[in-house]
Amino acid sequence: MLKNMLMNRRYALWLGLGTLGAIGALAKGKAMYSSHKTQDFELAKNNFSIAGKASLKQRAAAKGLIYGAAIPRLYLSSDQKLAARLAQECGILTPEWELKWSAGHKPLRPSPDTFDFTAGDWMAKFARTHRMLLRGHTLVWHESLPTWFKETVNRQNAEQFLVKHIQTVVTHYAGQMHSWDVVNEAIEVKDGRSDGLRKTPWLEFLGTDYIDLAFRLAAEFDPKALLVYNDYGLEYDTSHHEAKRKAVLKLLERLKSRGVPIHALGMQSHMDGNEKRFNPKKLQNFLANVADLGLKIMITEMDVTDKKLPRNPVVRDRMVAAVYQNYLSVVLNEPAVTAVMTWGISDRYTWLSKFQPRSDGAAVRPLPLDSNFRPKLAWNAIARAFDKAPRR
Ligand code: 9MR
Repeated sequence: MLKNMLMNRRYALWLGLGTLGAIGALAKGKAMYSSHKTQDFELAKNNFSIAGKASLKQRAAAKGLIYGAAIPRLYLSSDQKLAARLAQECGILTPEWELKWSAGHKPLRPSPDTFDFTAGDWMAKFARTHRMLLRGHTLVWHESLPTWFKETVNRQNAEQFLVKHIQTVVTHYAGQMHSWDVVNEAIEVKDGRSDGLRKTPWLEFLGTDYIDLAFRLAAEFDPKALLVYNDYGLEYDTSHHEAKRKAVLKLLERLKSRGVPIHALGMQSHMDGNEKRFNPKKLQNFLANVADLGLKIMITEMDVTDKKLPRNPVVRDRMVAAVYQNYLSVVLNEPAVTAVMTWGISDRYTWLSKFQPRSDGAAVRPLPLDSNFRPKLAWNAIARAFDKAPRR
């Protein structure tokens, strides 16, 4: 009982909530956050205060960094408020669907012989109009493949398909792309191979060299774009993430040793607000090892799932903000980290609503802006991380 009371008092202090109303609301939510212990308080000792009115884009730029977000055309073209806020906050734009082989309503690869750049070009124009950089996501991935892929692509013609796809798409956007996620999510240690490579159609048809080939082709058709290997599951101190970090590092070493034109690692950084196994030292070591290979590092898809966090949005927002702060303060300390992208910008539009919904039915709150495009504490946490980051 006494422990519980102390816990509540600490929670109220930690949250920095002055009003009785807010504390009352917290007390009601008690049962839901009783599993969050001392680490949570340690996570968020500060008040997330920020100085000045600068946007995230400006704060990042002041340190030689880039901030941006991913969004699909569907939302960007239909929501003017979203478009305005995105242009205000972001220095770089990632089309969330439009440059995959097939995602959304206007797929890039409607048939084996055709390319439809309508949606991708719309995104490129939006970026140009608002003086934003543009990212290409993604050329080689085992997901979001068109339905015709399975019955059409095989061992005999796979190389031809890969070459034609990369040549056509990369050439189309050459000169406009800041960076390309050339290969996405090629490591899956659970697939049981000694090299950690994921068992994908590309691996099955072309062997391990498909990765080398993809990077060489991308470099040939756009020598100026930064070429990125992008993956998730690299952030936490769990045996699975540890194994994945090891396998990714091995892959990067192998590519570099063969002279493959790869320039950066993309760390997706889909974080979990409920995960306590975060070890700054191990993460720093990993980042340093990647940097030692002569590679840059980009945080490409950050968000924080609040699926298992308390329902109370005041509590929840603070816990989510603490994860942004904790993670970004560690990664931005590594000089090789050049950019931070969030996967979405407003809670109104996030893949997590569908993929990681809350069991209590409350709307998820994983991003810097709320569903009405107002900055949340997560925004402050990102702004503070940029303000405190060493200059590049
Ligand atoms: O957020 C994206 C979602 O809307 C799409 O349905 C899905 C399949 O194309 O891809 C999601 O984005 C993923 C990204 O492309 C790669 N890393 C994981 C992202 C979240 O699943």
